[in-house]
Amino acid sequence: MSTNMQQQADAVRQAAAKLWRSENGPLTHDLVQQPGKFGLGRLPAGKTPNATTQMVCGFCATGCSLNIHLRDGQAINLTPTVDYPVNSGMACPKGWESLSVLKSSGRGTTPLLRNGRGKLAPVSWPEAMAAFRDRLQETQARHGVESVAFLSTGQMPTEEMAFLGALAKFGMGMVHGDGNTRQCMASAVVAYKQAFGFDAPPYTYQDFEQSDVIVLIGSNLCIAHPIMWQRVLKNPHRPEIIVVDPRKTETAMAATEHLALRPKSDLALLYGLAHILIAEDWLDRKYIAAHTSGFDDFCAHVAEFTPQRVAEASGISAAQLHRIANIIHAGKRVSFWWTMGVNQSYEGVRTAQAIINLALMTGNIGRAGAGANSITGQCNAMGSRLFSNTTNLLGGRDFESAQDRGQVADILGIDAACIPDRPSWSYNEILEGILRDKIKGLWVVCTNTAHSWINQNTCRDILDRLDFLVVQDMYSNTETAQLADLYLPAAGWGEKDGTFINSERRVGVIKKVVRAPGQALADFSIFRLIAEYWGCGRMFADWTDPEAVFHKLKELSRGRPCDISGIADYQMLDQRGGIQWPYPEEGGADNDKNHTHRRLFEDGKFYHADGRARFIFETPRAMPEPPNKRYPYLLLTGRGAAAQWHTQTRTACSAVLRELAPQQAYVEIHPQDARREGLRPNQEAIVESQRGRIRAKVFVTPTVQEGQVFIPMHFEQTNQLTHAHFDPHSKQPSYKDCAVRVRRAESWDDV
Ligand SMILES: Nc1nc2c(c(=O)[nH]1)N[C@H]1C(S)=C(S)[C@@H](COP(=O)(O)OP(=O)(O)OC[C@H]3O[C@@H](n4cnc5c(=O)[nH]c(N)nc54)[C@H](O)[C@@H]3O)O[C@H]1N2
Ligand SMILES: Nc1nc2c(c(=O)[nH]1)N[C@H]1C(S)=C(S)[C@@H](COP(=O)(O)OP(=O)(O)OC[C@H]3O[C@@H](n4cnc5c(=O)[nH]c(N)nc54)[C@H](O)[C@@H]3O)O[C@H]1N2
Ligand code: SF4
Ligand SMILES: [Mo]
Repeated sequence: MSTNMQQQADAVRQAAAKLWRSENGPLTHDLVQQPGKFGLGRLPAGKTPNATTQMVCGFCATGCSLNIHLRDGQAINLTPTVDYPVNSGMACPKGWESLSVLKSSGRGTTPLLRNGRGKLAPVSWPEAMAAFRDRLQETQARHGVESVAFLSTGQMPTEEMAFLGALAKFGMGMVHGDGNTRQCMASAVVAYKQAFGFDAPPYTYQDFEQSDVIVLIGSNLCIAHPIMWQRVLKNPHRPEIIVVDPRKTETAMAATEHLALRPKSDLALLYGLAHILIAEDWLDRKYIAAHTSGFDDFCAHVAEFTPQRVAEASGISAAQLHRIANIIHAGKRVSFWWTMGVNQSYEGVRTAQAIINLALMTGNIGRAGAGANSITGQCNAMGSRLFSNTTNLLGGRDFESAQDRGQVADILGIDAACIPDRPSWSYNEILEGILRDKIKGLWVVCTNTAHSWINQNTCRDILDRLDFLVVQDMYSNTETAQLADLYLPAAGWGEKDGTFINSERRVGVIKKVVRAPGQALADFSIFRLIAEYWGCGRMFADWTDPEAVFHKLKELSRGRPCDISGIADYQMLDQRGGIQWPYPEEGGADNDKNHTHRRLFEDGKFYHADGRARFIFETPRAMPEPPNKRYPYLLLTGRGAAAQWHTQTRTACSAVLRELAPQQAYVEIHPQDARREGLRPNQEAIVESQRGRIRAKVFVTPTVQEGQVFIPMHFEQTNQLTHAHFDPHSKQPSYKDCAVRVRRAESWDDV
């Protein structure tokens, strides 16, 4: 080793030791409260907390607050926070089990590097960092700087996402980096940007309680957002609850109207509703004239979506369509909510916009209990949309705009030439880039691509082709980590500080209340180490800790729709019960008017230059892979149980959560279809698509329609079947429609 390299290795060893020491020092909290203020719940015998602190949950985007009860600074138990504006004392099973999932034998405790025999073997941080730098710099030298890309997440604190995005693109020269939010929110992002001029979900959760009509489209709130559903149940106005979902989900069962439409006929259905509202003149013409553009063209477009035609397309009768239109018309405060049944579609953007159109034409926006509201999924999907530096340049800006690049360079004190002047490839384009030998190195942070990406047969093959795959995760046993050449062990929620932005745009804090196992480091510290090792440490010299980065994010947001410059510090977030954006420094009294519940567009002003929202529409297209003779069933996928989170790396670690959900893959099938295929409950079945063949237990239930089957996404097998097709505008995968066949498994080897 040359002296120079030796010196650098020593420096990094010291930096790592320092980071590790600081991560393992005493746990202190600025805002530790005395026990007694909040209900403490039942505590383990012999362990009495001597302090309590609060932080938001690290699973879903609801963003519930949890009281963490501490003994000598270490978390020993938790209870939901009573006086937090989101959850008012409630939490779902995942929230309650947040601390348990941190303890698991699957946790990564040391970096792992694939050795000469092809096995992942423990290495020190300096060895890991040297491999990271050497292999990726070598790749860049051989194939160009753009040949290394990253995939990130909606589940790390905003400060970490921003660090990753800035380090990768400004420090390491990458152009391509995308996140798992592409799998999830991309359609909503594009829909909002085009319709409102900025990616801005307009609501506050109070709208769930203030509506007299709640329309849920492709959203299984009971299972996926249980505490939002609790807010619906607290609505005192006896609301009409209309659920649009091909399955009779837990949510649909509780609805006053369930539209069990044909999958992917949403666009026709929503245009059909618009058609009736126009035909009956059930419109808010004043609102349309003052605050929107494109309505006349939209009227011409929906003219042909007659109730008869829509009934044929959707399977929803003209009478029921009319009844729903009438309910929307009669409602004084109608809110429209959508989630993955809409976004995960080959026409997700236009479907989301068809929902927005309904809200605009009836004036149901910018008012209590109204809105065209996309519900986000992961704890920090909203943070990733604004600050991950993937699709958008930091702060919801454009990479292509020289002005935007200049602003970011000024704020961060870097050379504008470091900022790519092109947007990144999307997730699927990055994977296709690997196939085309354009991407040779990949850094996957906080997402489990080899389980969650669509069509795993090609996905795994694609990951195999890389020269170097780095996976940075809490667990070393994830499907993706097992494929890695280098694995970096990360601290998770509860083991580090930072902020999340929830579905109603509320910024909330998370804190370190537990020590990460072994040598695992907060992602933040890993990024600092990498910056040092890569040779761009100077660029990030003042990115010292999450709160320092938070102040940078404030500056990056200043004057933007997502302005958070008025938030003084983490302590203010803690004291206020989180703060929704926008919260500009100049906001003064406006900010604080009803500060716990704020919604956008109350003044009817949207972010387009003309201040108007746009009606956007397109002709519906046919499903690319409809059921056919060989594959007669349509496969729907989605969330299975409130106790299961995605690829189950976390939730499978809790004995309680494991009790609350099936642990083996199962397929829901209609009784008629089961009879036809000779399938009995709990039997093993083979489910096959053109791409793969899996085993699943038979679950006979009339909640799925005839000709359709449902398999939750939590099982690794599910995406062996799915068909990689995408929305052309958002590039979001259409996970919920492909053709399969189902038959009885003849023997155990029959897969
Ligand atoms: N327990 C739990 N909660 C979670 C998660 C989890 O993994 N587990 N994940 C979080 C994340 S990241 C997300 S994105 C959200 C997702 O939350 P949701 O979107 O509510 O969940 P999904 O089950 O994916 O999809 C919702 C519904 O879409 C329906 N659907 C399928 N095809 C169509 C169609 O063509 N039209 C319509 N209208 N509906 C259709 C499905 O039947 C399903 O019931 O949940 C979040 N919350
Ligand atoms: N068939 C089908 N597939 C789907 C969907 C569907 O409905 N159907 N839904 C899609 C949707 S909406 C989503 S959001 C995706 C989710 O897909 P993924 O993002 O792949 O799912 P997760 O299991 O949440 O993966 C997060 C990973 O990050 C790790 N992790 C957690 N916290 C931290 C941390 O602080 N730091 C680091 N470094 N790692 C951490 C976890 O251990 C886990 O391995 O799945 C998509 N896939
Ligand atoms: S609803 Fe979401 S945020 Fe609330 S406790 Fe459950 S997982 Fe956590
Ligand atoms: Mo998601």
